[in-house]
Amino acid sequence: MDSGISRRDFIYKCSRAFVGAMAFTTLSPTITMAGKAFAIIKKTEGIGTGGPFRDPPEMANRSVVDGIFEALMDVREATVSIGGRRANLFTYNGRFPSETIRLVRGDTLRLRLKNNLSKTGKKTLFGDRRHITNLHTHGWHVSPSGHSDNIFSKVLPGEEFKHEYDTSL
Ligand SMILES: [Cu+2]
Repeated sequence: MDSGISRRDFIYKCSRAFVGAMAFTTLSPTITMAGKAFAIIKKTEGIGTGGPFRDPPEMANRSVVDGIFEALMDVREATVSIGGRRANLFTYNGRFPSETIRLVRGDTLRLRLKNNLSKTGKKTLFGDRRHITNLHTHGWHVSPSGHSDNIFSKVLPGEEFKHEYDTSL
């Protein structure tokens, strides 16, 4: 496997990803979808103590119709501050962790996932091109196919995927 990453880097990044996942899932009891951003830390210079845990801000609903939540998730690389350190990450809307999407059971969530990553020949640890993305959720009773929680969707740079989740299932 030509992943362009040493075993030591892999273990280091996985441990950082795990710590990040634990910290940020604890942060928000509602939906956060910052998933793949954890594994893409390019440059850090140590771990700061950071400030107190805070809930991420809530994402604005662009819909004016009751029961429908509409939003754009712009996938792009951004420099963010984590514990007082700067890191280049793949983010949603330039934020890490992503904003919280607050729904009521039965709502329809319409999410436009826009891929604004730069094309690259680099591959992920699993052999996929780094610039291909998708969106996947856990803990929901939603359809796993079509434009809902379809793990097989692949969104190329410059493209978008219009998700629609029926949360009444
Ligand atoms: Cu999963």
